[in-house]
Amino acid sequence: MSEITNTFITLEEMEAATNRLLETAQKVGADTWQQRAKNQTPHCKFGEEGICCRICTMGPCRITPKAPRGICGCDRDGIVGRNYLKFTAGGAATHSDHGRSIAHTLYLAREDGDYKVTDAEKLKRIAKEWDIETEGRDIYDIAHEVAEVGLLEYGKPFGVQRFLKRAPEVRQKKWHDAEIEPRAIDREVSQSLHMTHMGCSSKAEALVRQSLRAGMSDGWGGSMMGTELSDVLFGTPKPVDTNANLGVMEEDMVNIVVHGHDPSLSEMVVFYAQDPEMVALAKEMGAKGINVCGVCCTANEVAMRHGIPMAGNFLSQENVVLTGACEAIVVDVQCIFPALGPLSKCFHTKFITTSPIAQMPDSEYIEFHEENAGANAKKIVEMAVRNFQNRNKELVHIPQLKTNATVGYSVEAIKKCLDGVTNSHVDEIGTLKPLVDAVRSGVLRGAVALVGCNNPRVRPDYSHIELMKKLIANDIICVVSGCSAQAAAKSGLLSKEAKNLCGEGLKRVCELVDIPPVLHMGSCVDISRMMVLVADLAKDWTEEIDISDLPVVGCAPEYMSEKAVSIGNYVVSTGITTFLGVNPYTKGGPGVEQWLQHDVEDWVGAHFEVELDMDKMCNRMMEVIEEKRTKLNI
Ligand code: XCC
Ligand code: SF4
Repeated sequence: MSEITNTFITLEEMEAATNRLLETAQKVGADTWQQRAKNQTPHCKFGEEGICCRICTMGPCRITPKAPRGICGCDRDGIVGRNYLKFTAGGAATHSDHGRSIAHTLYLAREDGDYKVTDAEKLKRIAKEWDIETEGRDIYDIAHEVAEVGLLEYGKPFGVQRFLKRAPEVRQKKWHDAEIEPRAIDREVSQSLHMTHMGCSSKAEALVRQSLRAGMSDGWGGSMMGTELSDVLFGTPKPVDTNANLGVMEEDMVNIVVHGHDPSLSEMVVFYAQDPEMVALAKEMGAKGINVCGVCCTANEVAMRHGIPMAGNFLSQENVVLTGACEAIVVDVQCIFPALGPLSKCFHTKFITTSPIAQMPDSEYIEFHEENAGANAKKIVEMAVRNFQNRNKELVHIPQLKTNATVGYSVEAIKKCLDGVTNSHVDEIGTLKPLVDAVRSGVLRGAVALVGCNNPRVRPDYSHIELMKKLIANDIICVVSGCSAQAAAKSGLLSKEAKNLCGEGLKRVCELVDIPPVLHMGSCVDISRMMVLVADLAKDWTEEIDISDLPVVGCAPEYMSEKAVSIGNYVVSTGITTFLGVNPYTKGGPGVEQWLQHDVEDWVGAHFEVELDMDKMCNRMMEVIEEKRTKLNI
């Protein structure tokens, strides 16, 4: 690892490093996303505007001035709305299935097993919330019942999601009145696919409403399940120091990169990378030891629980292989480029897929099961270690870029930090009152939740980093997750030194509370943490207010995935106006856009704004925050 850490790294420095790696790519004849993005441009206009329909074989139908309706008579808003709902359902299914797999892991947790209960207190809190008996019971009995009740949330025939009760009552009522309370998680996904079948819904209003509800089944259902039960299993994150950017890869060590989303596998890989037997084997192979680092949300998961360094985010995934120093890139599910298969073949790198859900050509498939997790993980680690001797030293180049980052601000951790300052310690769970005071007094103007991916349509990381810098300079605290969090980390914005980039108010808060101005709240399923945070903030206000009253906005400036759109739907439904820096394939449906960008305001007190110009977006976000402040008379 580079001995030096940089306080801040500019985008230009990162881009220079990438260019240097692209030279290696050229040398070995590897294909890269930069080239493939060029090959794909210009994109199909019909696809971009969302006005291509191929849900039945009478089509595909495309809307043009000459053909304003599909063969069945569906108009542009029907087609755009259905596509949007399908997109959302894809994201909700993905996050929620992740949550389900964590619930299964919890169900298999045993005192002497590979998976144990780490945060028993949190488990009991959830059990109480769900009316599950905790008194005098074995912790694993409670865990299994919580897991089972959690799993039933996916398919229960009656009722709505249990976690909705966490929101202020006014918000719950709005959800009820708008008919967007999610019922069983799987039901919302299924119903979305039913509604988008040929000859079902083509009315913009109905399709948008179900998009919000499907999103809600993710944020207040499946994702929240994933987050909460991961905390029970692997520990609730607390602030921990780590490093970020490509310089976290070590030239003289075995580098294992974990990539994907589900922490069940990566937790085990991290564990076995410390196994004395494996470390000894690494030395036998001529390495100094084993270095695990991460990409995408798996990186967030292990960074905030173990301080595992973060090599990069979504569009850096090829870079880690291009360093020539990656012995294995081990993936679970989601956001994995199929390109890693052929790319790894240009190097000694082993591309190891592990999930039946994400199988790819040109990979070594080691199917991972919770039941034999330890043995599987050990096998993977051993494979990587033995691969060290196959490294081609001539191809090795690790950019010397490395920052410090403090990560792991779960809601519990934020409350604890605040308690430390004010001694306002109320109960074991703590309060957000000091934060409320800071916002009310104007020391902090408000907060922005920055989330989501990278996208070649936008200069990678530029929007994330520039927006954060401007916001903190204006005394707006940022909470971040997913690849946005890693963009922050790579540039140094998650370090405590970043307080020097803040306005006076935020700087004072950072010093007092000893936090960075950009708070890492975890992976993308952890945007559910942000929902709990705003819910608690509204409840801890001088008198309970609605979430939509808070001077808070959401922002996904570089998103690309279906999951991100699902997230957008639940963030807006929760009452937080959300800014998108990439169009969600809705431009061709003015009626759908009218609903998403204006009329949903009547249902949930928030809406979407799409703005491709980052300066304008930043100003608009600050404007919305100030409008909310004025309405609150603060
Ligand atoms: Fe994937 Fe979660 Fe997007 Fe990053 S931010 S590219 S979804 S890893 Ni979620
Ligand atoms: Fe065309 Fe209608 Fe079939 Fe879509 S559902 S492909 S618009 S005929």
